Amino acid sequence: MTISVPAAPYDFELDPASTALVIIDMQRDFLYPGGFGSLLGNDVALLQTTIAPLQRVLAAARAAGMAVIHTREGHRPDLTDAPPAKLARGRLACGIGDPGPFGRILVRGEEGHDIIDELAPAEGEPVLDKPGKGAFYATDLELLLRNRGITRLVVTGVTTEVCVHTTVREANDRGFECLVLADCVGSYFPEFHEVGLKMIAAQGGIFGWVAPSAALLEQLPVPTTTIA
Ligand code: C5J
Repeated sequence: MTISVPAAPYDFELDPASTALVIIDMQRDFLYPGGFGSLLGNDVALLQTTIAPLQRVLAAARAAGMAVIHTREGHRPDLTDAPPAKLARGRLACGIGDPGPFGRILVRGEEGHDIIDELAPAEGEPVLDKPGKGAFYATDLELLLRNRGITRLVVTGVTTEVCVHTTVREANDRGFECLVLADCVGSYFPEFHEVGLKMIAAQGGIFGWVAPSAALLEQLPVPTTTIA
C-alpha cells in the first residue's frame, strides 16, 4: 500500500511496510520542567507542543504496522563514551554526568535520560542509545533499518536543528528518504526551528521533505486504540 503525503517540496510517497517512524530524544531531561533543558535556561514549553501530535502519529504508525524506533541521547555511567570536548563544552556549572533533578544528566539508566511517559516505547520497539547528535553515529540504526527493508523515515522529536537535523542529514547521505513532521519536531529556539525546516525542503528537498502531521494522518488508517 503506497500512500502519498502532501509535503514540501512535493508529495512524499511511502509504503508503511518499508517506512520507520523515528522518534528522536523525547527524553525527560529535554522536555520536562526542571530537567537539563530547563537548567540551561530554555523554555521547555516550546518542546512540549510536539507531544500531543506525536502521540497521534505514534498511534497511527503502530496501527499501520510501521516500524517505530526511539532514540535517546546519553552516555554510559562512567562517561567513557562521552568525548571530552562534549563534556567541556559550554563550561556548564551543571552538565552531562552531574547530578540533576532527574538523576545524573544524560546518563543511561537515570530517570531524566529516559523517554517521557506520554511516548513510552511499546514492547518490541527498538530504543537506541546514541552518544552523539545523529542517530546513525555509533549506533546500529542503519543495520536495523536495512535488515527490515526500511527505505523511508518519518522523522520526529527534538531538537529540530540539532539531533533531528543531524539525523536527517546522516540518513540522507545513506540513501534514506526522510519526511520531517513540522509539528512533531521542536526547538528551544523558534527561529532555528523555522529555518531548520526550510533548510530540509529547500533546493528541491536537499535533505528531505517537510509536512504537518495532519497531512500524514489523513492518509493512514484511523487507529482503534485511544491515546492515554
Ligand atoms: C541537544 C538534541 N539539543 N536531542 N540534543 O543537545 O537535540
